[in-house]
Amino acid sequence: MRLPATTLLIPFLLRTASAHGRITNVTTPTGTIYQGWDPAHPQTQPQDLIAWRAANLGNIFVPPSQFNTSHITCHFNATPGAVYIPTVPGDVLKVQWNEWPASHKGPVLTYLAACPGSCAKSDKETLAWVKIDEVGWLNSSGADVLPLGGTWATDVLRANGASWMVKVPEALEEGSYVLRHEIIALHVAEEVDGAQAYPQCMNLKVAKGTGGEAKKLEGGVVGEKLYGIRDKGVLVNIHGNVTEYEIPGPKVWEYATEFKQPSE
Ligand SMILES: *[C@@H]1O[C@H](CO)[C@@H](O)[C@H](O)[C@H]1NC(C)=O
Ligand SMILES: *[C@@H]1O[C@H](CO)[C@@H](O)[C@H](O)[C@H]1NC(C)=O
Ligand SMILES: *[C@@H]1O[C@H](CO)[C@@H](O)[C@H](O)[C@H]1NC(C)=O
Ligand SMILES: *[C@@H]1O[C@H](CO)[C@@H](O)[C@H](O)[C@H]1NC(C)=O
Ligand SMILES: [Cu+2]
Repeated sequence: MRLPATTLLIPFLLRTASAHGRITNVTTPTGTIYQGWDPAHPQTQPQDLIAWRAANLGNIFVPPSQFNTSHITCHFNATPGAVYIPTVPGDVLKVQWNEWPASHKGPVLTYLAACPGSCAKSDKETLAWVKIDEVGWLNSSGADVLPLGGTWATDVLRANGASWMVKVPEALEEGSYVLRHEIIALHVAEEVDGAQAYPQCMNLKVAKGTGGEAKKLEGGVVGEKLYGIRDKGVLVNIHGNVTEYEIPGPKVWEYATEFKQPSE
């Protein structure tokens, strides 16, 4: 199908879209709800958040020109959450975003990093991230609907009320971990430094599992080594007939548990 000439204007128009995102809360399988970090109300938030604090007022993004800094780890000037979500391997957490605009198509990624001691005292410069889940481009459904590009992980997230289910790997060794959940919006990613990363971090304590042999989380990379400004999945044009997409970052952990989102 031929694209209308006005397609050329779309990236420009989308750039002005100002809706952005953050995680507002996380629900455990037993229904306990933990609040996320709200950058708009730093004074009135409880001290004992599971979420990492950051300088992300306006629910802004981290641009690719910052991918080589620790700002990409858990957002700008992040500091650790004071408490954690108690979990067991196999738990599925519902991670709720405040909203997600349709135009902001792109992958949804989740990582874990093991804390040497308490995650509340962890150092974002040395946390080694292991990817446990990734969904990128899915298919061409809706490729003729603005902003084109077909169906992405973010469309699944939107279909689920701006939420994503995150499964704690069944094989994960007990311990303290930082969970890093992220959306990368690609609506202006055809320009160098145009992609938008929205990383959000929270602390977990994973109890001993009841299944088979527990695996140590190994082979992680520090935040500033996750992505490059010119990675195939970062500097990419998604306005048109997308037929494939290479999700940026390291390979998914070999012991991660496959998990499909509702309606994926
Ligand atoms: C998109 O590209 C594929 C593979 O090249 C082709 O089969 C399909 O017809 C194209 N669709 C549109 C809408 O251009
Ligand atoms: C990070 O990347 C940006 C843009 O590519 C570059 O200007 C900057 O010098 C880099 N910073 C470091 C610390 O390498
Ligand atoms: C969780 O976040 C959603 C989306 O922002 C909000 O609608 C809901 O009220 C929140 N729930 C709690 C218990 O904070
Ligand atoms: C495209 O992916 C979405 C989300 O997974 C799914 O609901 C839809 O049925 C898929 N369309 C096709 C043609 O496979
Ligand atoms: Cu935005």
